[in-house]
Amino acid sequence: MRFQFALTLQALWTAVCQAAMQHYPAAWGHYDVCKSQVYSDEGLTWDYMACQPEAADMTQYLKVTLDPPNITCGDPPETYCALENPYMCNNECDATTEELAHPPELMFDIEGRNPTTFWQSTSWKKYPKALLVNITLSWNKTIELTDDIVLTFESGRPEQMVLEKSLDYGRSWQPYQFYATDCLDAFTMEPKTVHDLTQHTLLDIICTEDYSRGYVWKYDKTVRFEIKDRFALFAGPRLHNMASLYGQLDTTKNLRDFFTITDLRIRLLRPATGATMVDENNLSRYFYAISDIKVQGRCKCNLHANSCVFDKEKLSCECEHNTTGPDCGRCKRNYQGRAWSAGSYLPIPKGTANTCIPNNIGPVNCECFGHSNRCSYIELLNTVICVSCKHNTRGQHCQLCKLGFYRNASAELDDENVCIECNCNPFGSVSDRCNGTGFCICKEGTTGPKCQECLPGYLWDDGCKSRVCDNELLRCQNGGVCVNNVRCNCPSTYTGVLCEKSRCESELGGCGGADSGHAPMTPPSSPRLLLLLLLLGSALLRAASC
Ligand SMILES: *[C@@H]1O[C@H](CO)[C@@H](O)[C@H](O)[C@H]1NC(C)=O
Ligand SMILES: *[C@@H]1O[C@H](CO)[C@@H](O)[C@H](O)[C@H]1NC(C)=O
Ligand SMILES: *[C@@H]1O[C@H](CO)[C@@H](O)[C@H](O)[C@H]1NC(C)=O
Ligand SMILES: *[C@@H]1O[C@H](CO)[C@@H](O)[C@H](O)[C@H]1NC(C)=O
Ligand SMILES: *[C@@H]1O[C@H](CO)[C@@H](O)[C@H](O)[C@H]1NC(C)=O
Ligand SMILES: *[C@@H]1O[C@H](CO)[C@@H](O)[C@H](O)[C@H]1NC(C)=O
Ligand SMILES: CC(=O)N[C@H]1CO[C@H](CO)[C@@H](O)[C@@H]1O
Ligand SMILES: [Ca+2]
Repeated sequence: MRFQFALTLQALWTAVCQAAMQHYPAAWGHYDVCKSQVYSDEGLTWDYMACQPEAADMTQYLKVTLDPPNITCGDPPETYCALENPYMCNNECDATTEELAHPPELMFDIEGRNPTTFWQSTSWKKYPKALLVNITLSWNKTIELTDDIVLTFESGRPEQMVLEKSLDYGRSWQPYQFYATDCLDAFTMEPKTVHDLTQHTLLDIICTEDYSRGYVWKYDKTVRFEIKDRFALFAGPRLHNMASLYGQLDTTKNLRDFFTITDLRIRLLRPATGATMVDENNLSRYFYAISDIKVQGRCKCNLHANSCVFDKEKLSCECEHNTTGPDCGRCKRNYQGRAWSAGSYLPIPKGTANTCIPNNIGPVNCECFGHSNRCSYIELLNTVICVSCKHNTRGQHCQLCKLGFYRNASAELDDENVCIECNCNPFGSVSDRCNGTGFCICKEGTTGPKCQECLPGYLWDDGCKSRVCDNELLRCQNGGVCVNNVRCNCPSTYTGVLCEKSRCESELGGCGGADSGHAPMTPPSSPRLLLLLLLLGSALLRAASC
């Protein structure tokens, strides 16, 4: 399946996207791909535009996961009540019968049939234990939202829910919006609506009561995440000034990232009860049921592709401008004449496609594997070398890793992640350098790839120290205390590895004390002893002179 780009800023004009390549060597960076022929007053002219795939219904390309996995009703079969009529409790959910089953796929089928098709959870049998369900939608591809996310609930909208997003394939999650009948009570957040937001607070995460309140569910079953209202803060109420929005998107990464996702998660926290009191005698009235989820968006291709293909269960950009990667996030091999950058939303003359250019432009061959866009000719050596290699690389062609880094075996030479930090333990290793597979050089007693572990007989104490004391054979003596098995904490009058030595009382004095068996013999030097000797000496002299 392929969707071809057809967006033009002047919607009245007929756009025909030219896939043919044309070269403008003197003006690298024009929208040589994403221009279209348009018929205007002046006849046939070219219209240049940002290179991006057409927005599409993204629910066709996602994978849905439920948590808990067995939360769908019907296994075993159960009966439930219609919420609008609690006296009708003979509705049946049975996973083994097609007409009575409510699998998750029914949230994404084409609606408009009567009756509607919907996914349904088991009912709130374990009340008052919360009925929690996560519905995770994964694309395994970065996509940019272009329209509101709309969920349609068949059972009344949940009283508490959170919409979350991930930008890193589900590794980390951030809230997009909180929904509750009472925001303060549910999330200790002040209730707000999208209309409270301004250009400055656009990225604020709010809690809204707009989609959960009261009994209005009968007439409005939808819960929205308002993308268009947010766009309108820049582009005007009817999105007539898209150039203003595009200008912002070009310059503000946070804003671009806000509308970019790889996954969405709907966290259902409390089903509709339609009343303040939960009817504990009849919990079959409470469950979640969703008939439709709308997610409009386009593949994020960094403005380097005008189409995105779905092949082998996977979306990927058809990169132009000699870029490559699932999001066209890199320059192709041999097209690294300058560093990669995203294209711009604004068409020429203000914007540029930021095409990747061949390595051998100009008089010299400047091959830096994309880690530098500058070369310098060294006359003495008659050679060209890359200047200020980035991404922790070094060398004539930025083909080596800086000291303290090693080569990532699973990355190509032109990958931003080609050099990995050695991360040697500063206490356990001899230096911050490592060998080609990331092994550091360890000090005595230390081991492990990063020298962060101790060999047997050694213990960690800012590096590995050999085992000095314990509570068995290597006891600290004279009241010393063994600290972490690596040293004895001696009382002030003792010293030695095991506090076995008595400390000399003062610098001039001898080491007195009964148990100073090992105290070395020192010449008598205390003043009192000296006096004694002097007296003795003079006495002897006097005796001799007699
Ligand atoms: C789902 O499975 C878990 C663990 O196997 C079990 O504890 C739980 O009762 C099941 N729930 C339902 C609704 O079947
Ligand atoms: C639920 O309530 C309705 C009406 O009060 C009653 O007819 C029905 O039997 C109840 N169902 C259960 C499972 O208690
Ligand atoms: C749902 O996701 C949240 C985080 O996004 C997680 O904390 C929670 O354990 C998940 N499962 C359920 C059943 O809520
Ligand atoms: C996601 O896409 C990558 C290729 O970009 C592939 O290697 C990986 O297996 C995919 N993961 C899933 C869960 O489909
Ligand atoms: C090695 O390179 C691959 C491919 O770019 C990347 O996914 C991975 O994160 C890198 N490994 C490290 C440790 O940086
Ligand atoms: C790095 O050192 C480790 C451990 O001494 C060794 O197994 C590995 O082969 C070395 N790698 C290289 C590329 O020398
Ligand atoms: C714009 C541009 O330079 N396009 C070139 C990209 O690379 C292919 C070969 O892979 C050339 O044919 C294009 O002319
Ligand atoms: Ca449906």
